[in-house]
Amino acid sequence: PPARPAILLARQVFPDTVARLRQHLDVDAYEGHTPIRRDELIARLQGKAGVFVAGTEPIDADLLQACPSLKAVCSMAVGYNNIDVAACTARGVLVTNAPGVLTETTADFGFALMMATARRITEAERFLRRGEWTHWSYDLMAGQDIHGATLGVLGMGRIGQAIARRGALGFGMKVVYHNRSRLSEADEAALGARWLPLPELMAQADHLVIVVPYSAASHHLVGREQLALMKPTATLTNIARGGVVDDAALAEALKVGQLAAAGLDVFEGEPQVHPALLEVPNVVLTPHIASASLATRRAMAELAADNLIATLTGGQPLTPLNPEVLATA
Ligand code: 8YV
Repeated sequence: PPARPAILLARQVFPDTVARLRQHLDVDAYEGHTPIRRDELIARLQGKAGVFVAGTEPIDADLLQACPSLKAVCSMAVGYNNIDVAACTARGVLVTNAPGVLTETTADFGFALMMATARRITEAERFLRRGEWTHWSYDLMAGQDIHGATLGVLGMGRIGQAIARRGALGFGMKVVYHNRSRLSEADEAALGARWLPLPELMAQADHLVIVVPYSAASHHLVGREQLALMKPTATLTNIARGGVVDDAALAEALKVGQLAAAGLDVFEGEPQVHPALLEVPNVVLTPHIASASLATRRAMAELAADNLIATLTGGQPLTPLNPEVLATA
């Protein structure tokens, strides 16, 4: 029988996903608990037709040049700012991401993080655990209301719309949003969502949730200038990517009370966190877990595996980012 295509599994994933990949492909599995180093990634990609990644391993033009056997890059993340798709297309390398399967789980978490931020849940728990809860007081850990407030959504893609739906239908929130392209009138009407220019979104939102993809165009989209437009009672939640928000500027704005609180699941330079963010009390910090329900992480891994198997064994990938590669193959 012809040799099976070889792939590198560049990160640890569910054992049964690995087993399924092994049924179809010759799998070299990276077993490290920390992200694979670039030199090791390049070395282990020699002779490999495919690579299984998530949202972090940088796949750029230099790497592609150093790994000429590569035909498919399949990611279990929906965000693909770590992959230079244009460079992949130029080399005839197919790229797939994992849209759809994590939308509702990630929206659940975005909403939960926004609520925890507005109602100071982790700050209150730290207070209780420190043994400082001695009596009830009228303003003890008093935060901001969610119901009836204005929800600002920055980035109105699948996840942004799922968050808007939760706010509008579940909590009676007024929804405003900013996105490069506007929703159709019918979609706006269904969500009761109104498009605003970014400065107005910053000024009107009681709770701003950021779900815009990271790119050169969205780098520090929310920086000092935009933060200065927020209400002092407002909250900001980032479940998109570190880098969309200027973390240093955010820490400063939180410190001086330019906004009430922030909820952050993603950070510039993660897993490092800007030290100034660790010093302000009114911030809820989580380690990039918005998509992390067991069922969803499994669905993400399975989708990446399905894409890899299909692409390398003559089938059709399910969620290609550059399907034009297939047409010219
Ligand atoms: C992943 C994500 O967990 O899908 C994305 O874009 O950010 C998360 O769902 C993360 O990218 C894994 O590295």
